[in-house]
Amino acid sequence: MFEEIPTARPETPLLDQVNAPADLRAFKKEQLPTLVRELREFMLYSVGQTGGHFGAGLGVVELTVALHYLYNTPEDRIVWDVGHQAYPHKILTGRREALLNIRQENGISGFPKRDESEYDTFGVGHSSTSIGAALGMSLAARQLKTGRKAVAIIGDGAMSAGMAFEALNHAGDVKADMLVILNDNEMSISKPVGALSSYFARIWASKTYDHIREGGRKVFSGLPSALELARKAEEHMKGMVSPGMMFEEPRL
Ligand SMILES: Cc1ncc(C[n+]2csc(CCOP(=O)(O)OP(=O)(O)O)c2C)c(N)n1
Repeated sequence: MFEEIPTARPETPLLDQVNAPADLRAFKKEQLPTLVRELREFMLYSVGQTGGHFGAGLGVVELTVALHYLYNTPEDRIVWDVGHQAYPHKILTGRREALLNIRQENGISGFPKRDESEYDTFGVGHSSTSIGAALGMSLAARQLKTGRKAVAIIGDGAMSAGMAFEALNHAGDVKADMLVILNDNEMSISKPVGALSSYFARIWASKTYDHIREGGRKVFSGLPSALELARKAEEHMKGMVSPGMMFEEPRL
């Protein structure tokens, strides 16, 4: 969907109240769709003024709101891979007005930067480092018993690098308590190519898997314990009927 770029600053009454994610967490869940809309409009307006990365950030507006709503940031750690999609994150973490100077002289950086904000957990620019970084944070939290959580968000393009797989391999081995979100939007700097990208397409296109899943959901709805059992069975079945094994099985 093509979104129009507003030339005048849009009214964003809800977003204007968010100077830190704690303000966002005080909202009711029902308010979040409005906030998402305002955030998207403000970002479009702002990037329209300054130029900068656009599409990747627009694709994670909902995700960014959800992560800051559910996790206790900055105590919990969010690690954006590459970091070009972190504009919504910057807006929600005290840099709404500063976004109007992004990538300008004396303005804020176009990427997460640790000395710019305590919410920027890892200085990025290069791709495929997020899983390793979040893994380090998760292991440090385990060692120090802080209970701090770590989340890595990585795109399908960045996921094709060896460094990302090394980190997954390591995380599975040490049974790290961390979340890795694969943001498969079928777009890298241009259309992704390669075996991994067609593998992702096959995972999502598995009709057999979707069919079984929907059928099971209908049968078991209303029976919470049966639903839980079905969920576990589903995970195993998914591995058998769809090519998702590579990411499901190294799990803890
Ligand atoms: C090591 C490295 N190689 C190349 C780039 C250039 N680069 C910037 S963004 C990007 C594509 C990222 O695509 P994807 O991971 O799918 O994330 P999305 O843009 O879809 O969020 C690339 C290759 C980079 N930042 N780092």
